[in-house]
Amino acid sequence: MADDALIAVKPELAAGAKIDAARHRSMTEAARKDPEGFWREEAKRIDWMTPPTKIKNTSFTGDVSIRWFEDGVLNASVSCLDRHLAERGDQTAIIWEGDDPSVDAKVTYRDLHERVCRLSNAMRKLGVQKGDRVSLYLPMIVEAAVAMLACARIGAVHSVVFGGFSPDSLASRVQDCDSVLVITADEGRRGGRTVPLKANADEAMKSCPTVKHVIVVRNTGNAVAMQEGRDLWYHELCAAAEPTCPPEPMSAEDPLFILYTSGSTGKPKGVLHTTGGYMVWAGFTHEHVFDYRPGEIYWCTADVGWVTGHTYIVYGPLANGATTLMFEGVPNWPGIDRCWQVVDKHQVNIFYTAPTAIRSLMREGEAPVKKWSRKSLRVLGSVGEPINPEAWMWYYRVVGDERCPVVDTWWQTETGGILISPLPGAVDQKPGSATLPLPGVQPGLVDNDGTVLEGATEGNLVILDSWPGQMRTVFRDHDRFIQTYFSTFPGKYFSGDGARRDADGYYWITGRVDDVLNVSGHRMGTAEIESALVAHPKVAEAAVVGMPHEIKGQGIYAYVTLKTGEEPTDALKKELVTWVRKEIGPIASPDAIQWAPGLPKTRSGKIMRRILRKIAANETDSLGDISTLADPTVVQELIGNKVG
Ligand code: 6R9
Repeated sequence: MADDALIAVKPELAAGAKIDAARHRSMTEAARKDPEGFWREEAKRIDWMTPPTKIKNTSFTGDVSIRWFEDGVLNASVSCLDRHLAERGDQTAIIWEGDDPSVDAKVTYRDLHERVCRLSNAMRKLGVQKGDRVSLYLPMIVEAAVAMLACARIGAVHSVVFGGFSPDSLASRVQDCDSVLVITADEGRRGGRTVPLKANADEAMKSCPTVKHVIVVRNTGNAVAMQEGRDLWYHELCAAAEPTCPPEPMSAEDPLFILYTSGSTGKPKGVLHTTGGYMVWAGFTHEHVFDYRPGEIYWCTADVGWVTGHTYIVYGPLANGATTLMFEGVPNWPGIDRCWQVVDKHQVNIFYTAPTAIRSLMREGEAPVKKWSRKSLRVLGSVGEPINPEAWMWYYRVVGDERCPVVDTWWQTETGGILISPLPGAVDQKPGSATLPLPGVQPGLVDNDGTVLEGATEGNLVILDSWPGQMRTVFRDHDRFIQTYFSTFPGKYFSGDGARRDADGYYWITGRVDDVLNVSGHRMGTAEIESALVAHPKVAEAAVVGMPHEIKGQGIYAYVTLKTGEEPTDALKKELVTWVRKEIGPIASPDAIQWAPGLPKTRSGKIMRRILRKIAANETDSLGDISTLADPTVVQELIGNKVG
C-alpha cells in the first residue's frame, strides 16, 4: 500500500473525542516543552494518598535511573476500585465471557472491590507482606484480575505466568523472583479443552522451595490433589476473610509487578514496573488511544499472562472506570464467528486484538463476520506485531464497516503501555502504519553506528527520553537492564525493533532486528528454544530462526544437529516437538525442523543466523557474503535439505 493511502479522521469522531488534531498538536508541544508541567497535570488522573511534587527524575546514561512522581504515595487498587464506588459502584467493572458461549458473568465495581479486599486479607493472614512476590498461574477468569489487584492492595509484587506455559517455565519464573505464594486454579478451559493448571503447578513446586502456600481457585470443579498444609482453596479463604481491607501506602517507585519476557539472549528477563508512573501511563493511554467514553464496553482479547492483559484488560480500563470484557476462550471456538457473536451479545464498543487473529479470521471469508450486526463497534485496535496492509484493510472494511478507525498500537512489555498509535479523533490513518508517537513520547531512528537519522528514512527504533510507564529495571539485575536497552546506542532506549519513517513523520514498524521471534504476537527468544532443544539427550546443537508464516506472522524453524550415531528420523522430529512443548509450552512448538549435519559458522565459531534465516525463508538467491564461513559447503547442503 502506498504511503499516501490515507484514511482521514471522521469529523463525527473528532467532534466527540477529547483529543482532536489541534489538541493532539498542542499536547505534543506541551509535553515536549514542559514535561514537568504536563505530567504533573496528567498525574491527577489517578488517586494519590500524597500527591507528587517531584515529577521527573530520569537518566538514560551511566547507571540509568528512571524515577517518576517519586515523592507521591498511592495504591494502584484504590485508583482501580475504591474511588469509583461513590459514582459507579453498581456499574459493571468486568464482563466475563466463558469459553462456553452459554456462560457469562458480570461483576460490578462494588463486587470487585469486595472480592479484592477479601483476597487481600486472606493473603495478609497467610503472612504475605509488602514487597513479597506472588506468582499467578491462572486462566482468564475474574479471579485473575482479583488476584492482581489484591497483590497491589497489600503491596505484594505480582508475577503473572501465562497459563499456557509448562511446569518448567513456571518453576523458573517462580525461582527467579523467590515467590512466597502461588495462586492457580484446578484447571483452565480454552477452546473446549481443559488445561491441567494445578497438576502443572504441583510439578513446578517440586523445585520451588520458597513457596509456602498455593491458593487454588475451583474453576472446572474436577478433582485435583491438594497438599496438606501447603494448598488452600481460594473460596474457603475468601469466605472466611473480612470484606474490607485498608490499602498499603506505596511510594510511586515501589514495584507493582514483574512480568517475564523473552530477549535475544539468555533466559526470560523479569521486567519490573513500579506503581505511580505505570498507573498514569495505563490510564492516559487507555483513555486517549481508544477514545474511551464513559459507559462504553471495551474488549481486549489478550491473555492476562501478557503485558497487554495487564495494561489494557486490568489496570488501564479499571483506572478509567470502564467496563472491561474478559474472555476465557479463543477467537475461533466453537465457531469462527465467536468474536462477533460476543460483540453483539455484550454490545462491545471498542475491540482490541492481534493481527494473527485478524489474519486467521480473514482466511474464512466475510460471511461469518457479516452474520452479526457489529453496530455497537466504534473503535478497533491492533497490537502485538506488525499488521500487514491487507489485514488492516480487511479489519477496517469488513469488521468495522469502514465506520470504525483502526488504531495500530506499537509498544512492548518494557514500555508499560502504548507509545506509537493513531488517536481516533486526531490522527489520519495509513493502513499498516502505527502512525505517530503519543504526546510525551520521543521516538528516533538511528543507524547501526547510533547516528540519529532525520526525515524520511529507515533505521533502529529508539526512544530518546523517558515516559512515565517505562520499565525501571530487570528484577535483581540492573546491569542486564543497562546492557540490554541502553548499551547498543548509549543514552537512548533501544526497542529491538526496526522502523521506517515516511515523509509525513509516520512510523512503520518493520519487526525485530534482534534474535527475538514474534509468533502469533507471542515473544520468544531463539536462545530459549535452542536451549530447550539441546537439553534433549540426542541433540548436539541447534539453531532457531524465524520464517515467514501466513497466519502467525512468524513461524519457528529449527536446525538441529544430532549427536554422533543418532538416527535422524521423522519419529525423532515429532519427539523433539513434544519435548519443546514440554520444556517451554505449546506456543514454542517448532513449525519445521531440519536436520543439519553442520551449521554455518564463522571462523570464530559464531552461527551466522542471517544465512539460516534466508534458507528458512526460501531466499537463497540473496544469501550475501558467505566467504567468512569456516566451511562454506554446509550452506549448499542445508539448501539441498530444506524442509517445507
Ligand atoms: C505489547 C506487546 C513487543 C514486540 C515489539 C514489536 C512487536 C507490538 C506492534 C509490534 C508492530 C505493532 N509489536 N506491537 N510490531 N506493530 N503495533 O506486544 O508486547 O509481548 O513485549 O512484544 O511486539 O516487535 O518489540 P511484547
